[in-house]
Amino acid sequence: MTQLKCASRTLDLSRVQVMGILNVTPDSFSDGGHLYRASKLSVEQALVHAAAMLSDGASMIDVGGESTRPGAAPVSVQEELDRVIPVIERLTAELDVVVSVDTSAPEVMREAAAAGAGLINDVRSLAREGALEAVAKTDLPVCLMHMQGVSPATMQLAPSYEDILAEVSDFLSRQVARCVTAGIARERIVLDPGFGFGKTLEHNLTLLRRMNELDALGLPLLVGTSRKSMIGQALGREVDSRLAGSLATVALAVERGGRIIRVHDVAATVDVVRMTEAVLYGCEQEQA
Ligand code: 7PJ
Repeated sequence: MTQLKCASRTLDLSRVQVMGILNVTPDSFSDGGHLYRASKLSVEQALVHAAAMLSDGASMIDVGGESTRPGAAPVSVQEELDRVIPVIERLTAELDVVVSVDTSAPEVMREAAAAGAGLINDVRSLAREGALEAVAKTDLPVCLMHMQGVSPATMQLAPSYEDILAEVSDFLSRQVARCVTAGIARERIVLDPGFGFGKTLEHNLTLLRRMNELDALGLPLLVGTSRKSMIGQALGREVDSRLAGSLATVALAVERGGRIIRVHDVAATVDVVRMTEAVLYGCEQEQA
């Protein structure tokens, strides 16, 4: 399975695709909120940032309006809608890119799909009431992510695993079964080990080292390590000095089967992805 049908666009997952992160929150995870310091979101600014990521080589833009930073304040559904829907409408109308929506709220999933989104990305794996049904009613693919603990607010309290790979794999395969039962075909599902979600540094490092074990699930893997605290902790770096560390994880993730790489720094990531692919597979595809 190498094609992912995302509304009006199709992604070729025989090559690794880069997903640019577009946070439309005033307190976003890792960009320090520079882009959206004003509480009122600027759709124009979002469009400019997304267009830059596209010209840097991203084929997907992940729009998120709810901060999943540990301990972040919850956002009302209305506020999330107000933040993300105008941006999704603008991006799908003006840019040749797959727009994904990073949300756990069924209302946001429905409205994002109507606004032209091409993928639903839910860090809570459709756990919220109504989310499974909302996705089933669209034709869109969905990314199911592993998180230990019920929510980002509490996930980092005491992460613990006997065998993290086995547990992440079991969790994801149960989520796939649940989706298939609800009418979401396997061809629509992307999986994500959930770096930083209910995991210590050692857990995150092990998860990346052994990520190829998730190949057995037989579905494309999305990987998000960009600027995360696992890099901060391993290197002793603040969030604005984590690019090189993030890129090291990208090369390893591509080598271990990652098909979609979710990042803030698109240009540098695209080079690392293409170089890693060239080493792994040769460069015929570059000359095509
Ligand atoms: C992830 C995400 C991730 C997926 C965030 C951040 C935190 N969605 N949304 N995977 N992380 N699928 O970007 O640092 O790892 S928000």
